[in-house]
Amino acid sequence: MDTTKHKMTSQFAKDVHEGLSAPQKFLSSRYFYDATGDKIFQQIMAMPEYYLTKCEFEIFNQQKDQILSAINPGSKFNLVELGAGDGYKTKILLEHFLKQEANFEYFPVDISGDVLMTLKTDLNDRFPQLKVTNLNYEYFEALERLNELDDSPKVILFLGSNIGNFTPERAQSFFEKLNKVMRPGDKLLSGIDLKKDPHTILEAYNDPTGITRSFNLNLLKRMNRELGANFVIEDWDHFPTYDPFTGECRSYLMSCKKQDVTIEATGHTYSFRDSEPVHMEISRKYRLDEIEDLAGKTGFEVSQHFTDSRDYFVDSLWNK
Ligand code: AVI
Repeated sequence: MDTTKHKMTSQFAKDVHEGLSAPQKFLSSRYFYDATGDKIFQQIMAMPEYYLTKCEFEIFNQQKDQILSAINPGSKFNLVELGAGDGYKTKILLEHFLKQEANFEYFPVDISGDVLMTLKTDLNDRFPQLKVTNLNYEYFEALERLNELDDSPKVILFLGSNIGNFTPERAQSFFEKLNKVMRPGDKLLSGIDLKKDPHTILEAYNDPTGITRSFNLNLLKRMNRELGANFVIEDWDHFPTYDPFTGECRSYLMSCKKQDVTIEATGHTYSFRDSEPVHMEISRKYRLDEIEDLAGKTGFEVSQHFTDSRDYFVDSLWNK
């Protein structure tokens, strides 16, 4: 590795340097989501192999009544969604809650201000009676600010199996931190992908059309554009795996040959062996008993599991 001293100005550059300097190289999947990555992820959610979105959609459609009964405190509540995105599935709940005249306000949380503005405009058009307040902060800061604003009980949504992208240690510390900023009586509804036939899981991350492949490769293109890297995209291959013991789907980008890549923003050149993997993402699957264990360890009490008709996915409701 070239050791030329350069100032690594952005967190992105620092994280990339850390990952590509490690003995087992890695990049963080949080950087997948630039404008192109967001679009590719929309395509992933629409793929027939990517069952996760369809399952959560089915759960909300079929069980919206039961979900409302389970979360409704009977007084005004604040519905807070962590990582709201385009609110595609949440709209089913919002529409139903409004029809049932539930007394609530909606607080979407996202670090992208653009995403939040688009969502708010869309929701104002569709549901003019719904009060929407954007919280353009990191998750925990958003919850702390909301605590200062309003005493109403909170129902926090953390959907789409986003928790699966955390290592088990990070998932545990995430729920512990969440528990600390929640008040007694607050509830958490987490969408979590379940362990199942490993072929079904692997196919969701290895579609024949190559959409997931381009999702991973897009991070190399992003580094070329934003960090002045010189990755040759054709020299990289997408390689997903699934371990049925741990429930971890992992994706790697494999170097197709021995090669060097220089990144201006880090001031370093990185060497890759032929067939050397770079770990990109973990998408962990859980069993219901593992979810219950995680809830108990992090200070929650499981109230109810809402599963789809094939038991592929759960929206698990926890009480603080
Ligand atoms: C956002 N997250 C829950 C997705 C997942 O299933 O882990 C990201 C994804 N990666 C590849 N396909 C979808």
